[in-house]
Amino acid sequence: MALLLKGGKVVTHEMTYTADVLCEDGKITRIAQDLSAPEGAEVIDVTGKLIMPGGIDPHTHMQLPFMGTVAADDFASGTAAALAGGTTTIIDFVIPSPGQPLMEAYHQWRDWSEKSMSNYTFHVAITWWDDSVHQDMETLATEYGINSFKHFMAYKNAIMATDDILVSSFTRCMELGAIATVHAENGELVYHLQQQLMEKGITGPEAHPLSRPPMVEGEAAYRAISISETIGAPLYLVHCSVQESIDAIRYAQSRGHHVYGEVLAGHLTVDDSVYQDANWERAAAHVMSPPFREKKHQDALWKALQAGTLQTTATDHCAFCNEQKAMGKDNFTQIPNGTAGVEERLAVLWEKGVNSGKLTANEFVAVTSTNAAKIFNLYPAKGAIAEGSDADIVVWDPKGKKTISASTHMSKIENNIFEGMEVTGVPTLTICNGVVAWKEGELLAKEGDGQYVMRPTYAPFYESLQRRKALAEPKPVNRKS
Ligand code: DUC
Ligand code: ZN
Ligand code: ZN
Ligand code: ZN
Repeated sequence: MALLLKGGKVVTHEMTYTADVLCEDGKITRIAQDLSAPEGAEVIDVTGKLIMPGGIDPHTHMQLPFMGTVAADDFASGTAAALAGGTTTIIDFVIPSPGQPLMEAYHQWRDWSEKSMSNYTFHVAITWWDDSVHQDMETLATEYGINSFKHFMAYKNAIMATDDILVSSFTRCMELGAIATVHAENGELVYHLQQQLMEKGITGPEAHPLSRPPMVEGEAAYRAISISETIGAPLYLVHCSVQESIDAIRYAQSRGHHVYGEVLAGHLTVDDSVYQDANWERAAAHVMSPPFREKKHQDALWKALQAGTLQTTATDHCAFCNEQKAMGKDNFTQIPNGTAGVEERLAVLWEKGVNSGKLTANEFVAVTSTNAAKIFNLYPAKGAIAEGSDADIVVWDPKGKKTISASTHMSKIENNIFEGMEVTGVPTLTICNGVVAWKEGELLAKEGDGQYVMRPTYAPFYESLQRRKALAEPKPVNRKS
């Protein structure tokens, strides 16, 4: 199976140049000018288009059982949406219920995800702790290619990881050479503020951001960073949405701590005025955590992405339809938290990032694909256009136009947080594992075409961190008497 892309411009995280790209048996095998097609190869003319690494969305939740319901996009519709938007790999989450054996939850998610059309892999959440969790983390890391473990600092009385769990699990991550990740929000404060707002009779979606003010996130970010730094374990903060988180990350980076930050396409472009919508359904459609923020935080997020303080962009794609959102009609704390976006992320970032001059095309590739590949040890198999890399490619038309709308998106839900946004710069062709998976509006991939991606731990990086830690080890005072 061979595919030759002719006449395009290759854009990687570090350079842009004109070349043809040959894909054979799922890999990129040749990149050069004026390549001739091997016998039987499909040749596609991509003159005027950009050839970029397929997007990696490091944060999605397909068919997540959550808040009394299950996210509406399953691994088929969710990954179809990913492909339609130029994303070829998602990193989803295995989230065991407290007390559920990790391996049982892992196999459950593997079963659900078999129908994926794009490539996929998992972070595993640590929602409780005992010796079996300590053991299963090793099994997952060594046998199943899981090199990242997630901790929800919010969602009290459900999946919240308290400080004792963070300490135990971050320590274990460091032993295994896996990266700890956190959803940073102070779950006790959220719970307290939710009760207060309900008692005051503020029960609609407008209460949602009030129950999760910036300090709730900033405190948790600073705490997670402090715990991880004390242990010496690297940390990745998902969906950073406020100045306070950025400040905590930048300060830690300046001390030499390995801290990474992710920002969502939604938090970069949608502000908190959505919760004032007179239409309950439209306001509820935007209930996700952390909530959308005041514009000043958006500016800070863009600058942090430009500066490299934040390295990745994601969506937290967790889609709920109107009927599901209505579960919280009389009580905002019962509105299932989540918004979509896996299909729109690249186009939104191109429009608001590249077209506005905030990001170069190379930086766009870095923040939509390469950086996530590096942090989660997928690079250079993924996140690269290079000979030997996987043929996961998006062919991009920088002049193509589109208006984002729920009426045309692939997701199963009736709303779209980017509704009405006009974008210039769209995918025209998504190639996954060397095969054309989506082309100009037509989905060609089938359920099960996506591959599970192993992400082994990255030993050289952790060996040097262990050395750093050993050199700083305290020693007892040698007393003679
Ligand atoms: N936030 C959401 O909005 N949905 C899923 C989980 C999360 O942390
Ligand atoms: Zn241990
Ligand atoms: Zn989260
Ligand atoms: Zn999430």
